[in-house]
Amino acid sequence: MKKLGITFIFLVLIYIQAFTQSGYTPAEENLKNREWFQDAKFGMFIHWGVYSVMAGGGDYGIAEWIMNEKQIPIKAYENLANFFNPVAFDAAEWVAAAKAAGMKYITITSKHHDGFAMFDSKVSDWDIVERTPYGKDVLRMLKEECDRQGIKLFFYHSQLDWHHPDYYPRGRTGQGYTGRPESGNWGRYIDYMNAQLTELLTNYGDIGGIWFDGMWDQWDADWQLDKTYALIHKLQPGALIGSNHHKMPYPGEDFQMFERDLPGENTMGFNQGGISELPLEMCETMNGSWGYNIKDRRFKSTKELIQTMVKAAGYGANFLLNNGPMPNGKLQPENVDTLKVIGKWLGKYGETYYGTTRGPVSPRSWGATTRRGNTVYVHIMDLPDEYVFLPELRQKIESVKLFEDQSNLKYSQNNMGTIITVPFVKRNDIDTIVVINLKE
Ligand code: JFZ
Repeated sequence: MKKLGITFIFLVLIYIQAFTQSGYTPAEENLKNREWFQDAKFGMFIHWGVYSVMAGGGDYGIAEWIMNEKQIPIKAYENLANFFNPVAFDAAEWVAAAKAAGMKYITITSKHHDGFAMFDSKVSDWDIVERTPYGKDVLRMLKEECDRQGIKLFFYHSQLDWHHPDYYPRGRTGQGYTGRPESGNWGRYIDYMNAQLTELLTNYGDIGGIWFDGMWDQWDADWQLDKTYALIHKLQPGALIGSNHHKMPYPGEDFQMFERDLPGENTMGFNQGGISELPLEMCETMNGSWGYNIKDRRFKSTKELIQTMVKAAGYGANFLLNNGPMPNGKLQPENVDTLKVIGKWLGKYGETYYGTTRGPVSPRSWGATTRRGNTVYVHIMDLPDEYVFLPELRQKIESVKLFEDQSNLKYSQNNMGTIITVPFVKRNDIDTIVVINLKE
């Protein structure tokens, strides 16, 4: 009898757990995947959709927003699908490019704000299979290739929708011009979104996670996060949930993201939340746009990207570097070159990056530190002096060497901190790495 009572209570708890994420306890495999995620460190973001056809329309700025920027009504915008025919798309080539860069996962837009599904959705015909001459499910093709090449696949999914009539009341964007009626059933929209998420989490095998975006369109809306997050964790307990809401993570989320800013920085103006204890990820563009922009040639240098990647690691954050593939299905050639250079750098210095956590000294103007066990990597990027000062190494130093040639470096440690000599002649342009081994 007592046993039955305990079983009953247990079942009730499981039941509650399944329908609310507020008291969210991540599953074993979820925790394991968080570890994997943090060790993996580097991923490829892909923004690809029918907006890619317009290639930014001759403007700078974020090309995937063109529908809203140019106030294109849905009826006209839908034409773009007729011109989306990426015959040169080769999933193997994309995944190989990601691998060559040293990336361990890919996060691709399953649906962006324009509502267009880049997969074979049964709950909408506004999707790549039904509306484009190409007619193939690119997410499936990509997933199969990712499985083949050992890369994890995540889906970016927009909660904001400029196309669905039931996304009503409307938020800051997608107002007026779209041609939708001034009425709609919000609950039905959430059900629709959950139905598409169910498709994504049941028809494509194991998914790395869901990268949400769009809540910022209207804070007051009833997003029903508990329901959506519980659904995802029920379908795939290991899938990691993150959301680009720029706030501290909500219950049910498994990682925290920062958009085009290092954690804690707010150069963009919208990254105001603090830094949580969850795994962190920073996303970054190659130029100024996520979607393919034909005009924007202001590509960041490989030096800048590598330095940002390493600084993010100094905060313990992953680096999700974007690609906006062209409408023909190819990655932009200049981006492929950039990826190769980063991959080459990681091939040589990856030991100081992968599988590390943030180091004992938080990022400074001169660089950052990462750490694995009793080994600290000091990444010196911009140091005008011959010395670097590290205030807070709690353990005694065993040895200090230059990563490059394993030569010993002079240092002095006392109770105020540690000073290490890093000779100018030993410096390189991107990141001069000092390896400190600490005593137990
Ligand atoms: C969002 C998307 O809007 C953008 O297209 C891209 O996918 C990026 C990764 O995520 O970026 C935002 C998020 C919030 C705001 C603007 C752009 N905002 O609050 O104004």
